Amino acid sequence: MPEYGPVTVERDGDVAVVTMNNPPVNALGLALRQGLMAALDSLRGDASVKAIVLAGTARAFSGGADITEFGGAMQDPNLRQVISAIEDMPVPVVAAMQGVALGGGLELALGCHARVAWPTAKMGLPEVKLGLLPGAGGTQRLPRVAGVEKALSMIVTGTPIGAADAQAAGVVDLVTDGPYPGAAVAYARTVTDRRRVRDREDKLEPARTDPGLIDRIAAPLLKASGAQAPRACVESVRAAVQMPFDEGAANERRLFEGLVVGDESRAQRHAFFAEREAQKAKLPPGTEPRPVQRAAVIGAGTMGGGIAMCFANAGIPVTVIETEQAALDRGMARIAELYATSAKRGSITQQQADERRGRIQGQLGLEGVRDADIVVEAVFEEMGIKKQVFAELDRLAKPGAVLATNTSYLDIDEIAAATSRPGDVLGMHFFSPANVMKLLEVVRGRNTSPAVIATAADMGRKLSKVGVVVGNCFGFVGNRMLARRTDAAERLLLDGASPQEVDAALTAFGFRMGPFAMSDLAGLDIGMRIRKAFGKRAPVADALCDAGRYGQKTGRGYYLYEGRASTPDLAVDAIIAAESAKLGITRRHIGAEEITERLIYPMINEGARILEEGIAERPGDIDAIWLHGYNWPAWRGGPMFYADLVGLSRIRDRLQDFHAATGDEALRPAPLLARLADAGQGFSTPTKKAA
Ligand code: 3H9
Repeated sequence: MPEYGPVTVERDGDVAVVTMNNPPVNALGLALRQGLMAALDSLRGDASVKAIVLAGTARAFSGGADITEFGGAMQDPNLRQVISAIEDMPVPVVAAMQGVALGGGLELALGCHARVAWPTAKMGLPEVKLGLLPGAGGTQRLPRVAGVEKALSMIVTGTPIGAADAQAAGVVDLVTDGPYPGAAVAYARTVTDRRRVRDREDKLEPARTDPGLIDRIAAPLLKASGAQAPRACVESVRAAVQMPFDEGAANERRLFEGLVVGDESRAQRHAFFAEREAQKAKLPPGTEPRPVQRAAVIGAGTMGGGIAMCFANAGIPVTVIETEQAALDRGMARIAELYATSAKRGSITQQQADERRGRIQGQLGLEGVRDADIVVEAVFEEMGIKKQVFAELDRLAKPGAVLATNTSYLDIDEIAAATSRPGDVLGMHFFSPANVMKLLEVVRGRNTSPAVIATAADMGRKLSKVGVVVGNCFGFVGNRMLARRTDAAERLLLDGASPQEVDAALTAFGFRMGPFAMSDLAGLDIGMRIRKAFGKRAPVADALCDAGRYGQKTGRGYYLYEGRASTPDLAVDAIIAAESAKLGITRRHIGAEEITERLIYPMINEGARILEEGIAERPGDIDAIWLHGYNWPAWRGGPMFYADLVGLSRIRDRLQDFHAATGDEALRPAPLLARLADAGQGFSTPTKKAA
């Protein structure tokens, strides 16, 4: 069997099967591109070959271009040349897609003369999530097979589609669950049409005759993001409609080459690798997770219910435990309602909804933990209550069970000390809504055993979370940094900014919501309770609470609400002005740039302390936490990546200004930040792979 690096060529009668085998995901790096070219060359003059099947592995037809190559000069043959070579083969080439066909992988398939997919296949052009657009003809060929509307939605959102959807859209010609790749070989024998996708024009017609169509389709897709890449995607699809193929393709290449060297794409490539790196906990070699067959969640509130759903969704039976029947009934009813809504919306089938709901069982009393291999406590955030619960768990849970608390800021070691088995105790900090948000902070206590950390991290993967191991301190990584932003936001109000100016600065930065809109959504009473517990004050927030303004739930907070729609409120301006006056502050206008710096730089400073203390292992871990738990805009790469882009000396200087103006020690540049700034360095040259 001829081999060309990671590519093999086998014969099945008059059909040649070219198989890509470049684990783990058949990324189209140089060796694979060279292998494909060599395989095609070997077949071009062979008159006994009547058709070619291009195949991958069960996991991946191909996960696309090798992202690690993007930093440097791309060597020939490039992917466009490989695709052209396929298009110009003298016999039909059929793509056989199992697993993923993403980005350059799907572009490769679109260079083939026909496409066969297996039911598990996932196809998409996710380049936009890397701050790019498809650069090997995807924006030109996909609209030619799927039409402009479907192509725009796939390219601008980057969301992959399944095999059935792809067939309905015209992306694949056949879906089969026959033998792989035999069913594609049989199909290849029937293909007589060698027409290239690039020569098809009929599906472009609707957009050609209706010049407003593209903008109408694109407008809702672009609404959510301030990033450049989605806009470039739209422009490139527009070019597919308006220009001949070669010009459209050249335009696509120009746009791609502009984006790939820009900060946004660097940020998103960093985010891609940081997310994966962050999930590799540093544990002693040979540490194995403990087996988990059954889970228990204590507390049927919003958090507990959401966590239980995570287990159920991953196929793990779970008992939800409450102390009172009414609370249990309410919690179970909310879970049932959430599943019913998902089924109604079509995000899962009714059968899936029933199966998932069926894995959750409610029970009164902590005896319900006896069978569980992992217990997650999600009761009220009060140390006394947590300790009582853990003392009981110690008595009731089976030996070896992992005992996790979902606390968002309390001391894990103090909680663990309520048990006789602190090695089994750790934090599993989910984010609200737990069944939606991807972040899981896995908080190791002083005595937590490596196997227990490994079990929680492994559980994170099984629950489809981004599980990041962090150390134990007040607020861990995410909330500890968030506290700095909350303090800064309050101070901005006192100094002269309005809530809407502060929120607008952060949404312009790329967050979906500003701190005050967020606070109104979550409820101002939450922050108030924490401040009370720790003897802290926040003059404006406290005054709003005193006036009964708890946010959306009371119809008034930092804003006035009519349903979910908010308007600024003069009464709030008056409260703020009064609090400023009490403190003798002369209010002034504060511009958007200063607002952004005052909100973000103190967080970065706290991130530096967190790194120095070893609470987070890598700057990328902090980035992954902010990207997946706090909606940090992906195209800004995370706070520590952003800091490196801004330059640490700028951040140090501004922090010095803030410290001098307020005397707040938290704003004094952290030693690590100051040291790196002095040395002209950043926290990290972004993950080596993404550089
Ligand atoms: C593109 O195609 C541009 C073209 O339009 C134009 C070119 C001119 N490259 O995620 P996993 C690694 S842009 C390099 O844990 P899963 C990944 O880092 C590309 N490496 O597995 C990890 O390494 P490690 C468009 C890649 O099963 C390992 O593979 N394509 C690539 O959960 C396993 O990955 C995309 O954006 C790559 N393309 O998910 C797809 N892909 O073990 C990006 C993966 O050292 N990839 N790796 O940590 C994905 O979305 C997921 O990885 C995938 C598998 C769904 C494929």
